Amino acid sequence: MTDHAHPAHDPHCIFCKITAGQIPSNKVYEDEELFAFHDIRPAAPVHFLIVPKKHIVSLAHACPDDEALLGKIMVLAPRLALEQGCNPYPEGGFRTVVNTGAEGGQEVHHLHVHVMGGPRPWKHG
Ligand code: DGP
Repeated sequence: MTDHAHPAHDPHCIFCKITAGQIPSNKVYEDEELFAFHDIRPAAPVHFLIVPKKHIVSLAHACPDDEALLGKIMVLAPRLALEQGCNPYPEGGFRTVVNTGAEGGQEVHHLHVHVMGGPRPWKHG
């Protein structure tokens, strides 16, 4: 859904600026709908974020029209995790985290999926 409250692009959003190439990032993937880049504060040896280019504020703002987009992120995550150096399932694997709202620990209000992996211990593992 794209309306005034949920514009497809928010010019003040840092992740919209990153996906538009207006702010540099360490990109790991891009297609017409999704963008993935390394987290600036890695909590694990491998830590990147997958974001939709569409400005969805949080998981709490996703609507039925976004189902395919969210599914695409989840199917992309394991592929990129391996490409970025996570070890294969089951001995390896990775963690996916979506923080939602203040009490969920969300700092950047553009929906993103954290993908974290690599040999332990991790900072917050
Ligand atoms: P969250 O708490 O789920 O909203 O996590 C936001 C993450 O985004 C946090 O781990 C740090 C990362 N981050 C914030 N600003 C930037 C940035 O400008 N560039 C990159 N690469 N990551 C950022």
